[in-house]
Amino acid sequence: MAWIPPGRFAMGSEDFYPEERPVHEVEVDGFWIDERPVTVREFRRFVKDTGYVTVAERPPDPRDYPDADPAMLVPGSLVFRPTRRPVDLRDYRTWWSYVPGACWHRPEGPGSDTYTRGRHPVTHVAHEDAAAYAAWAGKELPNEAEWERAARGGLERATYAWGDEPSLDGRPMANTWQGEFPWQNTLEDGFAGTSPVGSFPPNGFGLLDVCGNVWEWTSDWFTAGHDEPAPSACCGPPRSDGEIPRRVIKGGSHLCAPSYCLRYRPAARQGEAIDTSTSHIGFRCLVRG
Ligand SMILES: [Cu+2]
Repeated sequence: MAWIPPGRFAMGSEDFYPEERPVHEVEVDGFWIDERPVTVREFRRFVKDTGYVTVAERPPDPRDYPDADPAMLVPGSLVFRPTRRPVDLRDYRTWWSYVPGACWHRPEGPGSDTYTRGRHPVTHVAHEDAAAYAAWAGKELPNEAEWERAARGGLERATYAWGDEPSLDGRPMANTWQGEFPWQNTLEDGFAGTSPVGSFPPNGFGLLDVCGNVWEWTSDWFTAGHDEPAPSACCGPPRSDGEIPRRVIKGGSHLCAPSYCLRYRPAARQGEAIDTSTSHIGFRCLVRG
């Protein structure tokens, strides 16, 4: 793990998407954080040790999903599939499929495996799976401010984890999408899907793959902006009108393309439903100092 010293930093960004605003000063205590996202190999050790069954491997309870098509109430997870040609970017269902049987060790569903991907970040983990791993490891999930401070690597107000330019000396600095999403991937960074952790240079705190590769879960509830009050969670998760509550994910993924989603930046954030797992979300853990 890497030690992140206590300090103040400017969290958020005014230059991209509304949910990152406003920029505000945040003070964070020192903490230890994993140098890299949790890998498939590490997750396998956890499962062998505990017999843990991830959310994607359990049959969904129909009471939790009253509007769902019963045929979809089988264990599975969301898998990205490139389209053959340009599509309407407003409809994410054209490139995301709910694949029965997809899970952390079968990332593309039945017939797929992770034999050559032990050093890739684990994917297809819902929020509670990430939290269960962290507890087993004697760690926790970072909150959003901790994650963002760590990802910035000590660079004040920089756009990217490595500075203000999209690349350094023409070198790709993270596993993102080059080409036109979601049909044309020119693979300038060398990878179509996830990549072995550490395939790109570390940031100023020595952290690998903070941006790109996989999104990472945090412990914070999602709000539409930094000045919106977080929903109170003292009586359980904030759940209104049958909606699944969402936590903040950070860092962007191998699917982030500048033309569609420029989110491989420390300030970027999205809300993800806590029961959702996908082929592009993983996590890393933290130990408070
Ligand atoms: Cu993205």
